[in-house]
Amino acid sequence: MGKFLAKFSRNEFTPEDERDLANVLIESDLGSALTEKILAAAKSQPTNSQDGESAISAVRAVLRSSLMETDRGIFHSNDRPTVILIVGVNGTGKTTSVAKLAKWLSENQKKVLLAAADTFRAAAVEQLSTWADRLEIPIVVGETGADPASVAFEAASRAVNENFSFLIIDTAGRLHTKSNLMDELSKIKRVVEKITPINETLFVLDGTTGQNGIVQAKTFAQSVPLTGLIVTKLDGSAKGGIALATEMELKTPIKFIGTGEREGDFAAFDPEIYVESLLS
Ligand SMILES: Nc1nc2c(ncn2[C@@H]2O[C@H](COP(=O)(O)OP(=O)(O)O)[C@@H](O)[C@H]2O)c(=O)[nH]1
Ligand SMILES: [Mg+2]
Repeated sequence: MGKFLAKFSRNEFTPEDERDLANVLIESDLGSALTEKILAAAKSQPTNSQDGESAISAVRAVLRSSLMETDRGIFHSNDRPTVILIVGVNGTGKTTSVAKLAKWLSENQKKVLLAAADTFRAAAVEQLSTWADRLEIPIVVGETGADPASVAFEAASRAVNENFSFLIIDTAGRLHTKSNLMDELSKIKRVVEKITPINETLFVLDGTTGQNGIVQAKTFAQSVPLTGLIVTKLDGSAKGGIALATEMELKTPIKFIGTGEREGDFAAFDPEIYVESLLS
């Protein structure tokens, strides 16, 4: 995007460049409304600026003001565990993000407990158990086919009784039984909250998924109120604009990003770094 904007400011912008810039913006999944706003901001700037900065500055301002002014931290209380429910479609990176978040939280000497409440597939429970072993983080698992809500309930009881700081609950994401999945998530929430509140419900958004990600997030938001987004797979792809588009549409802040398959490929969301990566 930056390349075109610089050309624009130097008044070297041809109609083809404008078309190419519009395509770059659409392909980055920022959505049509924001794309138009960005083009308008670039065009409103005086041309002939030597370094090409004026259009870039104008677009930077549009992108920054499109991100929410909000606390992007994780809720924390000293007298009871913070319960974090992780939701999203299959394959978006939920289980991996549970492990990454657990490691991230435990680095501040916090006691973290995991719950493998995707009991639909044995492989899902094994996947999280393997992470738990490797990271040396305790985990509550149920048998394959066990009621996910019962696993979550057991984990919540343990988290309270043993004074854990955080409980992170992994869930299933199969969408072909959408209404069942939504009922299952509502039930997990209802059952856990007999013991202690769920403080954060983080929706895992695959950063390469395109505009469909917004539809997915809205579907989940109808059954469990979302408090934040984890945007995964931001490594290697130029499509990260879906993160901003989803935040704007759902008014739910991006809290973390995933940039690879390993536990360290994870960071708290930084608006400035994100905007610069869109501009580059
Ligand atoms: N490149 C990349 N791959 C990721 C990232 N997060 C998860 N994955 C991979 O995406 C696949 C699905 O992840 P998984 O956690 O099992 O998704 P789930 O079905 O939502 O639980 C796995 O191969 C992960 O290694 C990420 O940030 N970057
Ligand atoms: Mg999973």
